[in-house]
Amino acid sequence: MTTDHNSSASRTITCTDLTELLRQIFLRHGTSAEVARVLAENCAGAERDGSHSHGIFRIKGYLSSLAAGWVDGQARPKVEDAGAAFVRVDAMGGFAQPAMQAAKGLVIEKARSAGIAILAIRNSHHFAALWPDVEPFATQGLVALSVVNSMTCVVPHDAQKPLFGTNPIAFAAPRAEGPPIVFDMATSAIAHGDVQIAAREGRMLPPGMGVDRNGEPTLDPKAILEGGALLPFGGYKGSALSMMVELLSAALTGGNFSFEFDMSKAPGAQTPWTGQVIIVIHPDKGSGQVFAERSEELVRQMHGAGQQRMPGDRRYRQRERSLKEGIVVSAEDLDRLEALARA
Ligand code: NDP
Ligand code: PYC
Repeated sequence: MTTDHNSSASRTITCTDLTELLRQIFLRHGTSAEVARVLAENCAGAERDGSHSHGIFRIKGYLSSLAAGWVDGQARPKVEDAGAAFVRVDAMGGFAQPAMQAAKGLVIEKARSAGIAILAIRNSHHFAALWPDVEPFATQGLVALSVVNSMTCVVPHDAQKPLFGTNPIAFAAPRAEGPPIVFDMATSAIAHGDVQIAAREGRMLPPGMGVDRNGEPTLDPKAILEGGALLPFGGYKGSALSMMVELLSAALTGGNFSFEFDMSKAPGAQTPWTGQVIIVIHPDKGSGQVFAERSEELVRQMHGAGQQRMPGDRRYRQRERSLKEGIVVSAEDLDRLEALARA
């Protein structure tokens, strides 16, 4: 383990070492070797890219769900070839990312031959950022769109009680002269993880994020977490997108809607037990191998119009820094992770 103490409050760790540390933690807390490998890479990648709400912050929740028996860390996903352009996976109550890995080769093969392929995952737990599920397709020249639902905590537009999850949408497309264009966003005004982090740090939220237990607007993250709820982003428009995510992730896959499972039955459970869809498109079928040139032109025009920061740019910048200088983690967090790896 090569960690340097760069101040009394923080330490630096390489991405490789953080991945290995997380892999050891998952292994020691009951996952199979494959699940440990996939989750460790995912979680370390999020920390490396500065996706803090879905990096090492999530380890406690992963382990607590595993300990509760709510998620099966040993699950072996069942992949079904459901048609020329359709792959189904039953994650068997395990995590979504290993289920996706098990089906990925088949999905790419189908997308390349049919021009499009749908991967429908059900009976799965997704507790991570969504961009890692789409970006790798774009680095292989494909376009990918993914949605996943989560757990009831968002009030639909004009409604009185929470129903939807925070339901993110992620999209990735290749471009000719740069890393893929990627966006990944919750359809709630703020991700649940960021509300938890604000509560932990004692920060108030901007207006418009959520309501308290009486349905009154609040800036207090604790009031949202303790009986309150989040709002969709953009009023009825974000609410409609969240509804779409529920339909694709649950109705299409055979997974749960965000409101169809009850985590309180398994004390300690934190991971949402839902479904996920990934749509992969082979863009050469549409535009005869010029897609990446066209997307580059769009980026050029956006820059020319004055938008300098593309979605994904912050992560790519942080990734470059982390790979060069190491990932900076609080000493307290890293000490805790090391203790968990020994536990
Ligand atoms: P953000 O609002 O931080 O960012 C959303 C997207 O907008 C990102 O692609 C981001 O790029 C881009 N962006 C942000 N600011 C700008 C800007 N000024 N100009 C241009 N683009 C910008 O994300 P959310 O808070 O909505 O989501 C956070 C994470 O939570 C996501 O990774 C999501 O997948 C995850 N999540 C997971 C859930 C699950 O069930 N597994 C549920 C809900 C959320 P960049 O990345 O470069 O900052
Ligand atoms: O941050 O909203 C969130 C979230 C839900 C499930 C995983 N992350």
